[in-house]
Amino acid sequence: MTQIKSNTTMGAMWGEASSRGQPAARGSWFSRARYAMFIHWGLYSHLAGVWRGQSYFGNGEWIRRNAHISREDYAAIAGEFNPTDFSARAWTQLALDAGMKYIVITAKHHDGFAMFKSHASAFNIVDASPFGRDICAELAQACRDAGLRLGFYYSQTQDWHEPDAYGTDSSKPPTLEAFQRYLDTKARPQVRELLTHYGEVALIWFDTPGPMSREGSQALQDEIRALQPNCLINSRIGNGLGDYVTLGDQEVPSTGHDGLWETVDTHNDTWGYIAHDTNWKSAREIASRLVRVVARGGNYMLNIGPDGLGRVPGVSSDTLRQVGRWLRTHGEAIYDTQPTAALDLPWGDLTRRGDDLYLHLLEQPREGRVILPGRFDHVGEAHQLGVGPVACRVTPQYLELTLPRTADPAMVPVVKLRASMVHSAQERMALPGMACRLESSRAQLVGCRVVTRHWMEKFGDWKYRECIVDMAPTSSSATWTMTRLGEGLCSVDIEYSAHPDEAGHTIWQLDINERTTPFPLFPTGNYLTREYEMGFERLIFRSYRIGLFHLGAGPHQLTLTRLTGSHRVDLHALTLNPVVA
Ligand code: JFZ
Repeated sequence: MTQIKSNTTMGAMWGEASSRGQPAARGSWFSRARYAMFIHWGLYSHLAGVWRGQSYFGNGEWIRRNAHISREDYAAIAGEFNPTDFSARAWTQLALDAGMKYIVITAKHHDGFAMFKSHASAFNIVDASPFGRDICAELAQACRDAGLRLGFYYSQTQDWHEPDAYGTDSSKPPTLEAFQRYLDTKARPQVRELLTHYGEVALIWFDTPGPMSREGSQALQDEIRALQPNCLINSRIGNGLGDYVTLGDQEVPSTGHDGLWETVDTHNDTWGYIAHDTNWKSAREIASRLVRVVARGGNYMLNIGPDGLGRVPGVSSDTLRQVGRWLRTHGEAIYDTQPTAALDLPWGDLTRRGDDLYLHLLEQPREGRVILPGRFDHVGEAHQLGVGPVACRVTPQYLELTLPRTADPAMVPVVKLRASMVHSAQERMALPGMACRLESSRAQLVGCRVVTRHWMEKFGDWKYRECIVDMAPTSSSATWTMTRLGEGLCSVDIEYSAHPDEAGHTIWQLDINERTTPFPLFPTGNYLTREYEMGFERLIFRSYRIGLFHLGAGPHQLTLTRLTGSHRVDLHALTLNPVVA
């Protein structure tokens, strides 16, 4: 089976999340579901991103590590944790209202605190908190009543409460014998408890597999298969096992992956509740990220971070419900759909079910014109979901759709079109008046390659850029082809990140058809940091305007070459932006 490799390896702890799983029947519900709720809830929610008067930023569920809270002080928080506003039914109702089809909750995160009754460790919500209720049991019952599937997140290598586990002090990892003792006395017994006390479990969501041995991952997987053969396992079990790939956090890929895979995403910039993190994604941003993931064949699992009393922040629940209202009229374009080969469209993305194509308009088309490159047979009626009929003109190279003017377009307008795609054009088609983005992953490369650069802004707030790297002077090139459906003036802007260099800048060359334009690229200010006890590089990307170009209708070829310098420059994308004279 094709080994699916995620784009990101994050050093020792995060591990290479890949999976050769072949879930077959066990995973059919997963690919139909497409959209899920992730819930990060634990003792960290009670701290809300603040410790002893100081605010912390990034992943709230890491506050024990980032605020250097002692084991004793953190364990004492359990004695204050009393989420009297918790209601499992309120959460399942929110998931239903949001249009989400399954829920995954943190049963035990890296802090070691179990949100369920456990005989393997008294450090759990029933035995160690005044709340004394098994919220996983209540949520399991509420999910059964609501017709939702339930999965459990379990951190199988990091456990900051247990000296025999990883993560407490990265400078002093446990011995192999100690870690095996942790697996044998806590991790595996707790996974067994989750798979025997809470009814049918849809999936176990492991995390940070880094130090797991192949035998360790295999033993966990064998145990799960023996207890609940239909339970899916994500790739963060480690060592290429599992049934589906979990990409890097918050990673929305430009291309799809084979087999089952998911993107997991925060709603603001943290998984666990932080009172001062108000950087919420809007409903349209969430719908757009959902579309982009589903159009590439993945599932999108969006997180909520309830507070220490069990309340879901109002902005979070309101936004999820707004997306849910959109899904009530547009869900047929998301659930149980398949990806198509037509990617990288200037106006948005395409999903398919049989001969029904769904055009998701992430960019508002000028004059309502939408071009779908490719050759199509049996073109039938077209209509905008929730609005009405759409005019459709067929040419041998593309379909042209003209949308009715609507005062208030849906969050993401979707056109449903019955047609069988005979051939999907790979080159980009640029419409006058619309930006045309040439991603690094779509270039023909000579003497260079594409990698995913990733870094953290705030802790755990991961950023990703697919970039062309290793371009050498004169011997490397990156070429894009695109077709303009009308002449026009446009700027060509390059988005890149560059390390400092002694010359102050490097010189590059852009060839558009026969026209050659040299241009400089300056350092963008990347820097190495040792924040969060992790050495990593913080990348800074900027956009640089190479120049203005008048392009006629028809095909064009754009080629980038490097003329000077050898230090690292990461090229993310070229964008042709229309310029209204
Ligand atoms: C992990 C956790 O550390 C975090 O607290 C949260 O639960 C998240 C969903 O999962 O964070 C990761 C794990 C893997 C990657 C990035 C963040 N990765 O491989 O890019």
